[in-house]
Amino acid sequence: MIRHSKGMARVVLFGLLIAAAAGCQATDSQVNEDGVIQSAKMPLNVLFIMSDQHNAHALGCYGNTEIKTPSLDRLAAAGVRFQNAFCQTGQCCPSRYTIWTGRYAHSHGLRWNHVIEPLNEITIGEVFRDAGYVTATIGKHNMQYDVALHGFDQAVEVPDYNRFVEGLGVPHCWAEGDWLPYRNDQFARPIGTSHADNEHHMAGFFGTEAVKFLQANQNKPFCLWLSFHGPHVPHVASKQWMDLYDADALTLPPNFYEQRSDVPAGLNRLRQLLGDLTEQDFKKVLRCYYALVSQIDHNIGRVLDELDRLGLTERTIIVYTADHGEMMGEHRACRKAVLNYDATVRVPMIIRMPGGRQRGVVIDELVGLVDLMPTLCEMAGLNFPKKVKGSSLVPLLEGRKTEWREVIFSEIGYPQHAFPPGMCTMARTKEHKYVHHDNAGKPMEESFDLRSDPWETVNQAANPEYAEALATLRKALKQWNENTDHAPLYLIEKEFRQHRKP
Ligand SMILES: [Ca+2]
Repeated sequence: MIRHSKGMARVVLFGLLIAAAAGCQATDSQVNEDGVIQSAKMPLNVLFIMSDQHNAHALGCYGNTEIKTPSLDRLAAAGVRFQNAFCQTGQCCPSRYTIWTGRYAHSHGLRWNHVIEPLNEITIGEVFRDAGYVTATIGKHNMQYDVALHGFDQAVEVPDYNRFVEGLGVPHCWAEGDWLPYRNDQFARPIGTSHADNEHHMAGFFGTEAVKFLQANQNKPFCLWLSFHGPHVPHVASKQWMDLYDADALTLPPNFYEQRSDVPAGLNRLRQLLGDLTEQDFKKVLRCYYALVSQIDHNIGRVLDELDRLGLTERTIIVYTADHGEMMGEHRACRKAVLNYDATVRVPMIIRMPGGRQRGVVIDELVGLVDLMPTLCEMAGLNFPKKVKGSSLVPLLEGRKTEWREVIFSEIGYPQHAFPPGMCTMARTKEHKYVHHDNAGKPMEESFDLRSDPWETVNQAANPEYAEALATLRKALKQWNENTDHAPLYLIEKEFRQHRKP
């Protein structure tokens, strides 16, 4: 096994490590010379499960009566479900780096997909690996550097799936899919029924690899990062899950039918890409999306069952979340864009506590993906870096009375990028949302009253009745920007490679 080191940055930053508040293990623990807590007890394991692009409305346990997600519903019934969880940036790579580092995109510097991630950040993989855990990532992670540089000693990645099906001489799960609805989109992918059964589908492959990892590491403390590729496009699910849904019987989200004309450039562009899709087309897309969610849910169930069978569930912290949401027909769009509607910034988040404490609890405080790194560290009794900006969810998870944030933030965009032109930033309370769009050089604001308009269909930015709420959130967004550290503007991978040419 080759272990890489980030060198001096790590040494200096470990000097700044702070002790986490007393975690599950901390009372019987000692701090070693690297500042990492060593526990006398058998450490807790971490099983972190995530998917890509999972709208929080697309789970049974979040109130959807049409989708079938029995495994995640079971996990929620055995754990804590966060009703108001948000990503801090609605794009793959930046959001994943926020989860790993507990820092905002403008702070860790991976602001946009294909930006070269800076290695002076400390990731959760490094913290757990340095505490003696077996660390592994199975699935999609989207980093430019080898995951070993982020603390994950073992990796099974998308190319491993490609080799798996090539070796067997069977079709890639995306090779079929009988429909190309996004005709105007240069990233168009066919969707529909896959010819691959679950065993030969990417979701099934990653599920199987996770099961094998648990079997091989059942007697060691482990931190397993299981990251499904879907329900990101291509929405190509195996027939067994496509057969669960009849497109005509599905209900589109209520804001599919919104009548706004003052929409930002990002939403206009998305609608243009989708062309002239009809209501029936949107239902067909929804069927494929739901089917893929259900297939992933099935494979999550296989992993949870194996954890049970091995007797590991009660000493494992289990998390389920997603890097961001999906429009899923909301605002008459699919996929995502440089926008901050709840469709793409609200995410599912479920945490099952070791020992099965707090079963079936629902928490409505505003929480974020930025909080997960410090939460997992505290629960495992490990230190986390001082520059982490998220807050440990442990007080909420344990039902303790605590001061908690009243505003949560999200940002998306890459300054000076050809598209999107500029940034889209959000400040949100439980009652109001404020969004600022650079909007192709024509700045625009959106403001929603989430109490009367939870589906965000009426922009109240010009309504004097909401002037005070708008001013408060404008100020909060400005303060957040001023009070958090900003990384340099790192290059995007393509430019980086050009830059390196002789
Ligand atoms: Ca993503």
